[in-house]
Amino acid sequence: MQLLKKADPEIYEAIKSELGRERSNLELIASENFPSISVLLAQGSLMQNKYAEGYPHRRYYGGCEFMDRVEELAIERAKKIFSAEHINVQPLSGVPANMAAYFTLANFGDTIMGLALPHGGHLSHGHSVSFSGKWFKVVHYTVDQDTEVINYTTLRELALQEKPKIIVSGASAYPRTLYFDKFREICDEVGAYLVADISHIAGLVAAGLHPSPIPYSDIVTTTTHKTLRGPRSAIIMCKEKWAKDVDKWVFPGIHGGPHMHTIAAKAVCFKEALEPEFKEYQLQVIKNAKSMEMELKHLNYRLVANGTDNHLLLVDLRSKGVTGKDAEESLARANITVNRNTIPYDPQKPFIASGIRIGTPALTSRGMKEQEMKKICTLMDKVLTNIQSEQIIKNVKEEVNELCNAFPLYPELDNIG
Ligand code: DSN
Repeated sequence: MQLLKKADPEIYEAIKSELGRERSNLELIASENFPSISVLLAQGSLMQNKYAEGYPHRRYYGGCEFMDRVEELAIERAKKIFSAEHINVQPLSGVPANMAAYFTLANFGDTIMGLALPHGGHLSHGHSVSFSGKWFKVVHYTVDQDTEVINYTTLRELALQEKPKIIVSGASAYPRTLYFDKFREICDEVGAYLVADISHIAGLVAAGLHPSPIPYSDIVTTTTHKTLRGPRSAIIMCKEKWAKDVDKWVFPGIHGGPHMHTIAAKAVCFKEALEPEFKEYQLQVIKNAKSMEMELKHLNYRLVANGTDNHLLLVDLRSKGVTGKDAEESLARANITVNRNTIPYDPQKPFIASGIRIGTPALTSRGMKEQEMKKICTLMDKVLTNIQSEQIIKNVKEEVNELCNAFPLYPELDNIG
């Protein structure tokens, strides 16, 4: 870092400041995490120098022997974790991974069915602003208005009516278990393919704490940086019969040179995920989310779907007279980072939203446990019930600071400078 400081002080300062921000804030964004230093080192390594178009032992460039080694290790380790028949570790990110999955199984204009974004889905599951909504005919399923969970009976009825080519099972703001076996039954009945996007829950699936979609899905996609705690990237897993087409869509269909430094970092993340400590970490992620559920209920917050089975919670703030936007902004002033989020059947526009989404993966990586989660809920409540009071927010920020100092983040980076 001292070399960077000398060469480019402005970028050095920005990186140092981001380290300071990450250390001094309570990170509750459900899709973020703090990977290990080893993951960061691999990601920032000279493996990024190499062009390696193609796949191991079938490259279009010379000098790829170490690229082959790294990519093979990443695949081997990912297979041990997920037991998939075929794995492609090259996708650059979650959306291109979903793109490759859809292009493998469907043609332009075919119908795909995904969970609506305001009900917890993702842009790439068919939203009109995404390639998925522009290039396919989209039918969205929703959560049930009363229970706020997926109703598999109405999903089946919709699928029977619309006869989609693909049903996408997956979410970015859904606090309850996804039943991939039920999705499969519906797909079989209507002749659809099943794509599972497990980006949010991949770490829980890897640890055996959420049902795995692998036995039931044609193709499974996941990002690697959320609960899985790896580098910012993605992988695709599929049945052997789709392997060739998936590989062709990933390269050369969607990208050119794979990001070999990121593939090296994914391999490191997968090695970590095979260690017993990883399961303990994921168990704690769930325990921490449960502890927040209990405390928030105790403080009279309404939780979407009445709670959580996984790493995240959606809090409906309407009864507190605060919008999601105001909550996000006032919590940020106290160094508590969350994102505003629509709740199902939200009367507010997405930019304002009636709720916030909170997740436990990042703070669990810092070592925080149930007791700290409880404390964080009371701190959040102090802010949310006093959003006009700068003094109260300032007091909360001091308490946040104490808590952050008690759980140091990346102490190794002090030696790097
Ligand atoms: N932006 C991610 C999330 O926050 O869930 C999804 O891509």
